[in-house]
Amino acid sequence: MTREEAAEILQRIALLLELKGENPFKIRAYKTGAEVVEAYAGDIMQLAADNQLAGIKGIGEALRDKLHEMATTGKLQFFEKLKAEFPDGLFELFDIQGLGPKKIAALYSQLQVGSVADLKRVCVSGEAAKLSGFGDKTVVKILESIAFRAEHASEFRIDQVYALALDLLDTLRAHPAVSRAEVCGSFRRAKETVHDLDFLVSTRQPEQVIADFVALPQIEKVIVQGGTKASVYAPNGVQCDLRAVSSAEFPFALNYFTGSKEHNVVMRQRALDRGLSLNEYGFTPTEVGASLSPEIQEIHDEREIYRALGLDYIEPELRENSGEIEAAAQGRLPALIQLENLRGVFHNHTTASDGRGTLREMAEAARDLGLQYLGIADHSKSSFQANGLNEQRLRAQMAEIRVLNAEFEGHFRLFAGSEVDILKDGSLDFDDDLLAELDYCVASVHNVFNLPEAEMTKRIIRAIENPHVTMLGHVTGRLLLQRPAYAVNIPAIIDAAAETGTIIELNASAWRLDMDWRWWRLAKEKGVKCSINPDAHTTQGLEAVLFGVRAARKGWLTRNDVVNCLPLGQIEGALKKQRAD
Ligand code: DGT
Ligand code: CA
Ligand code: CA
Ligand code: ZN
Repeated sequence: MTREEAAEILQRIALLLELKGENPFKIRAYKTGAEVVEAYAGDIMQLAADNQLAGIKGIGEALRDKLHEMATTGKLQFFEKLKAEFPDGLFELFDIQGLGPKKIAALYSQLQVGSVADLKRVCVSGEAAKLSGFGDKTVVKILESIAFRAEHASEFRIDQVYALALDLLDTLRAHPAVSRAEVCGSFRRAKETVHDLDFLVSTRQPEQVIADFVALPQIEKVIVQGGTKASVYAPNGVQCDLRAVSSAEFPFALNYFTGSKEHNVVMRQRALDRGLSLNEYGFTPTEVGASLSPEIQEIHDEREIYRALGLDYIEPELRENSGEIEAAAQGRLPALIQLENLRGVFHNHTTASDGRGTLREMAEAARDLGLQYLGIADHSKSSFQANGLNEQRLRAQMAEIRVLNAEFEGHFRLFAGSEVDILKDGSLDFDDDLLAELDYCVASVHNVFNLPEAEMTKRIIRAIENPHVTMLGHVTGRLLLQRPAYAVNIPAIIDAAAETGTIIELNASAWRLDMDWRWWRLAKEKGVKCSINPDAHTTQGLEAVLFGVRAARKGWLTRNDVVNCLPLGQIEGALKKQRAD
């Protein structure tokens, strides 16, 4: 069992005990235990397995035994029994925006609400609004959250499918009868969420490959299985489609199943204009009796399909029929940024606020990724729920960073920053004197999401206009599949960023990918620079840059548009406000 899983179980125990109205000290002990397990610097699960937890602050004797049981057996009897006292659907309730343990306890004990379906029923019937602590506003918010979840019920964030996609792809490629394999569809186009995964293989033994695929241990359930295709479910509910084609068909099928549908339609029309019909199997002449020219007969990869239609190769991320075909025809497609172009990353958290890695651990992890610098940006004091730093703690962290930088001199550098809260009126959580002491500053909205659009826009623009604000964090506050963006006028924000020389963040967390890829071409046109920020709360969280680069590519960005592609020698200059011209 991983530490994350163990911590999750302790959190859930705390929640269930709260529902049972248990002693608050006991509940607190589980919550603290969960936090310690998540944040502990050493291999806490190994220590638990070896009975070596004595003396760790925040983990009493009862918790020590439970952690030992989890580490050695992968289960916890106490939790299994406790869980069995409640309905299965209860935990879904914790994903609903606006519902905390107290409200869930009231709903459960007074109205027997044990699932999202129950919750919807009591909200609609008016029973929920009568509970103490609830009002019409709360009920409306709950119903909105339920509707938003239902609307996105068949979608997955990229972090929910990424490992599965690569794992299945590797497995397919390793099959002796498979010569080529790819993931197509929205996954290959780097959409921020996907409905399913579309695998494609070329093989001479389609039936065998399909049969072996549906029998894989990674597959939970077979939906349909045919001679050249199959659809299955993975254990996390993701549908995976597999199609098998010949190697001659492979480039055409790859192109077709990558999509988008809209891109395909234009491609097919372009082919028709040249007397060719294009589908997932190949080109055929539209005129009866006509023959294909030799270069069209010999197509081995997608690049040659585009060439046959008079186009430069169009990267999958750009295939949304949003101008990529025209640009390819005119030879003006951008050279998209690549992961290897990144030289450092900003906006990362440490144990000082709500992160789980220390300054040193985060720095070492960044160095291991081959980066030259790491920007720290812990939360500011108003984000008390995230243990935000006050002035004194921030200054102490700056001093700590100076000491580490002296040690790293010559090969790595930490930048001292802050993710400073944008307060309701657009003022910042720290005064200008303190902000001026920092190397850089990310300004973000973390509360009061329900302002009218004009007011929210004004609030954010006021923050951008502060000369110490280097970059704007997660511009819309969206949490993919969970919380919609707040109302904000993005073109106005982009204009203000251009005007003041403020960088806009592309928050690379798979939950956010905010600012959305659809806005980056406008930003770039206005001269606004992007920073791909992992918003890492753990050392592993730094790897989110992978998702950020996918989104940046989808937004047509090149290495020149992204500030953290600059080497250490040039990045400091770029952190000074520069008006775009
Ligand atoms: P999603 O919804 O995240 O699964 O998005 P996609 O784009 O992966 O959509 P999917 O899985 O339904 O289909 C994969 C690709 O197959 C799609 O991007 C384009 C191609 N395709 C599917 N149906 C059609 C169609 O009716 N016409 C055309 N032109 N292409 C299609
Ligand atoms: Ca798909
Ligand atoms: Ca599909
Ligand atoms: Zn934030």
